Amino acid sequence: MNSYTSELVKPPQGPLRITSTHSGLPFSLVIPTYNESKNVGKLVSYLSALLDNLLPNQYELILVDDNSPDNTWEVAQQLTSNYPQLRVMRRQQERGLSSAVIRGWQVAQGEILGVIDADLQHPPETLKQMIHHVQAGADLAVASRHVHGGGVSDWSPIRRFLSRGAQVCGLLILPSVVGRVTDPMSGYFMVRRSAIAGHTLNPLGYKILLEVIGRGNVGEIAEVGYVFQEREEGESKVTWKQYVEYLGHLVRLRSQGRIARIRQKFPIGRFLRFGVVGLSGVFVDMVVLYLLSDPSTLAWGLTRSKIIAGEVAILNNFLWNDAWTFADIARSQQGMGARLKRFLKFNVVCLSGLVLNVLLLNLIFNVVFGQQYRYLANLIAIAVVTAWNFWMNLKLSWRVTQVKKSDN
Ligand SMILES: Nc1nc2c(ncn2[C@@H]2O[C@H](COP(=O)(O)OP(=O)(O)O)[C@@H](O)[C@H]2O)c(=O)[nH]1
Ligand SMILES: [Mg+2]
Repeated sequence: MNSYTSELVKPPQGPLRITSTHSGLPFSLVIPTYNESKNVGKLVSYLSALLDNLLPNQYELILVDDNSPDNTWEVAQQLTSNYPQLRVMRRQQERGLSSAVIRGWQVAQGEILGVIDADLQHPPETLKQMIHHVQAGADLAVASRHVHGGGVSDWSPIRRFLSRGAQVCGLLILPSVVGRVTDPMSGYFMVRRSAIAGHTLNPLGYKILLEVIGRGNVGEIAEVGYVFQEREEGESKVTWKQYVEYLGHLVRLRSQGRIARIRQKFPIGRFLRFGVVGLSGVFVDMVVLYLLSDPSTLAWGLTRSKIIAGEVAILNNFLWNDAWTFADIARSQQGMGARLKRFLKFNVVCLSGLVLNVLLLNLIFNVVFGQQYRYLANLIAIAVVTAWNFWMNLKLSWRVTQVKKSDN
């Protein structure tokens, strides 16, 4: 009983995000379990026999158990003395199939990350072709019930209808994700680490494959047919709740995808910060102008004072924008030289904004409003110039360089 070869794996905490670094091990297969004590022995022995042949010493099995009342984790831990490639994680804080899979991937060392159910409903032999496809270049290999060689063993018409109905709902709500595979409900697949590394996954319910396709950077997808076997031991944990969660998951992926696209096109947060900095510049300009030109202070000439006040305000705005509005970009372009370059570009953009402001004010006041509404015209000109300044600075002064483009 005490001859376990390895300690239990500690569940990671924090965001569900996978890093790009791995140990060079080709393959990690995660097995999520809840009350599967009667299945794990058989499964681990099947998987080991298959993979010892296919990838000798080049794989690991990671069983992630959510503190099952039937002590699945303990049964699995006892297997590690015979199967040193098996690692067991016992989770006591978190629960749920999808997060179990991701937590398993987070501690995985492999370049290819897979998942298989513990209840032997997913025939292990299918792994062979799936691994082959990923090794041949696919980012994702999905075991599918709906391609050649695939099917379900003994499902009632109602169960088939529900399964297909769920797929049709998915196609209607999120065609760009659900439509990419014939069996989007599959819980049996493997993905290249690089396709999901760095993306925070946030699945709701059972369908982690949706999350992988929806948030990852998945290019080529391969599908391999398999027949979904009947359960011999233990019980399914699927209830109506999973159907509701599935719909919620689809809606969430859809709206977040849309928001991300809008954000990419219109960086609203950045623009607001730019506006706040602009207002601070007005204040600085006023104060400096007062200190230099007011009869009660230095009483310098107005033009000279205004040029200096304007430049001090530009400096103020630059410093804030560099440290706040565009901080992320500035951080990736460090060094005095790069900073000076940004400052000079910022000056040029501000100058172009000033010229544009004067031109627009004249155009709107004289031509559009027929020499009326002077201040409204100025307000419109200022609004347009603020947007102009923002875009020009985004594209020129704080231009993002050397960033890998995602192709979705
Ligand atoms: N860790 C973990 N595994 C789970 C959980 N719910 C289900 N599983 C496992 O996920 C796999 C699929 O679950 P199952 O209930 O068989 O789903 P079904 O095949 O769609 O009926 C099995 O290996 C379960 O033991 C959970 O909350 N936590
Ligand atoms: Mg099952």
